[in-house]
Amino acid sequence: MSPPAVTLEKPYVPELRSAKTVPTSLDTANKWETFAFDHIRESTVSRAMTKRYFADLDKYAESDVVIVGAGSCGLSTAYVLAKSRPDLKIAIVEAGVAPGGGAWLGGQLFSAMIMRKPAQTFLDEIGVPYEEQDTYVVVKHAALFTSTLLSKVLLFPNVKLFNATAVEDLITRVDPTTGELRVGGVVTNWTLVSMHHDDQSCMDPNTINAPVVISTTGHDGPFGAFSVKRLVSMAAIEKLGGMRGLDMKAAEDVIVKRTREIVPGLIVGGMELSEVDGANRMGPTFGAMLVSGQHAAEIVLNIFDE
Ligand code: 48N
Repeated sequence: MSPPAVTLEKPYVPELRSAKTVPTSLDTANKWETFAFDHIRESTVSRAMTKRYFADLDKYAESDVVIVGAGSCGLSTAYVLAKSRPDLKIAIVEAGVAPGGGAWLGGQLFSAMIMRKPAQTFLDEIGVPYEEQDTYVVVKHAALFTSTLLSKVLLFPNVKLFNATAVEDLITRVDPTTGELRVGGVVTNWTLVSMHHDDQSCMDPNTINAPVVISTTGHDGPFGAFSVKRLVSMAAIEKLGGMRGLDMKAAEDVIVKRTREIVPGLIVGGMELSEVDGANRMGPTFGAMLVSGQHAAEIVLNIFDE
């Protein structure tokens, strides 16, 4: 039996106000005394929020693609996928309240963002201005890049961002004939709950089924490199290579080239790869994140084109 359709209240159309009640420059003397918002009741706000959120949870419980981590790699992946395949349902699960990961600031919290060429072609695509240098470009504030990319991604009708929500496990299937493990979705919970399983038991999770999961969980923070660490703990891969010391040139090329499907159904991109492959870290340069995201998106597009 299909779940009851969630009926949203009919969209509220404020009655047209007569010109005299709309503050104009003519009555500046008392315009703030007469200013008033339309009436609302608290329960209306609560219902407007919760109906939509739970309608989205219902809609994305079965997704085509789940992207774990809304950092620069995950958001770049989402942008390319959502633009190329508007028919695909794409759920982004981000543990932080604020999406963006390490791309809100540059290195050591300095705000300028450096990207080595040819990453600027992606900046041109999404309309982020930059200062051109010989072999690299500079975006004046990393948050300018991240907020622009984020706004473009959130405008796609086939994308839903579930932030403040952690992927705390993977849904897996084992092929009965080959014994091959395949990832078939993610297990989620509010991030604050996921961080307290050690001191509160039996806080059961939620799930999202999807034939393809892209993990871009980075290397930093409480959940860094989550999916590849989980694959090791379930013995789906033998061990992690462990991120190596910083080598900007070596790191960025490797990360882009090794973006790949680690186990069937799970593609890994961005800095999470440095953990699985023992690649060098790259420090405060972000071009490889965008290009790895583009590479991850192309791998998924090929899967859905098969
Ligand atoms: O920005 P990150 O950490 O990861 P990437 O790969 O998108 O970009 C990496 C980049 O910011 C760097 O680390 C730079 C280049 N510095 C390198 C260096 O040498 O230090 O974004 C990952 C996102 C974060 O927002 C996390 O909150 C989120 O993924 N996340 C998760 N979200 C949901 N469930 C999880 N289990 C989870 N784990 C991480």
